[in-house]
Amino acid sequence: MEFESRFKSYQKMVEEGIGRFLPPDDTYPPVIHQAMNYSLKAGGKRLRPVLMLAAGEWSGIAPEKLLPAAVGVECLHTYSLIHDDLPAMDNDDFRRGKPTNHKVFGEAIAILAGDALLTKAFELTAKTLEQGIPAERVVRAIQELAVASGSEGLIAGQVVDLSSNENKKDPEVLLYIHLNKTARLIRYSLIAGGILAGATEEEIRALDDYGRHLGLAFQIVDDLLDVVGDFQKIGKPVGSDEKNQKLTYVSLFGIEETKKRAAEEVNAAKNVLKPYGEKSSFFIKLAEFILKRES
Ligand code: GRG
Repeated sequence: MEFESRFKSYQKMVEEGIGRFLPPDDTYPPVIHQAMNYSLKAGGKRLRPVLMLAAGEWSGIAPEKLLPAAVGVECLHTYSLIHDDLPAMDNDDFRRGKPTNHKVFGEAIAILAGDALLTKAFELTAKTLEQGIPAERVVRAIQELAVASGSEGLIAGQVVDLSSNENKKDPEVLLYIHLNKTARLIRYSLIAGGILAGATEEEIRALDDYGRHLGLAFQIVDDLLDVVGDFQKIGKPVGSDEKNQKLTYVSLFGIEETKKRAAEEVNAAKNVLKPYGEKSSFFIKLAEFILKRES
């Protein structure tokens, strides 16, 4: 199957899985389920669950078997977006083209919807047991999810991101933020696909390595897209708006150097999985696509 149709078919599975595994809006107490479903169903590329399903297939298992865990990682990602948008953090009004969760449901419910999506992620990862996945693999995936999303993973990235722009002018600090805020969950998605499918340790390491490079490329391109967004919104590049001061790869290194770094990470990602031959073609195309993406 061509790259695009395969990506779309994974996305379709994820949409169907979200409908099947999440409590419907009218489940008591309805407001929390409405808030969870509101953000989950607000769109989004579904990159992380797609990566998990593809890594499972790369490791020899039918994607349907991993669907609960794949929906789980999308739940966890959505929780991080809802909490990141809160007034105490980024204080954003829009996400995925719609008003943010707290704008619609209020802060208390938005916090709780995030909490509920975080815990749902673990429930759904454990649910792969019902698909016949051996318990040792399931427990390992759950542990990886906990570490990736905890105080030495996603949350560490967010905490350091809350520090001053002065601190973030250090390229090592910026790299730490990117590795934890962005690459961590992308890496988790890939290795969990491998772990749950019974991949060898060498294959799991390769998926992890690919994820690290892909995650960095994804974040660098995100910073570039922000510049385009800022040009469209305020007619100036990122960081030049007084109210919207934020330190990114682009403001630190400039557009040309940033583009070069993104291309280097994409090449590095491709080189990790090329030795595995034809079965890696989806991941090679995906890495190339990341460089060209527009949203
Ligand atoms: C634990 C509160 C908390 C935060 C953790 C993940 C995170 C840190 C914050 C979310 C905000 C953010 C900009 C993170 C960087 C990663 C990133 C580029 C997220 C956006 O992911 P996409 O582009 O979004 O895959 P869609 O909407 O397509 O799913």
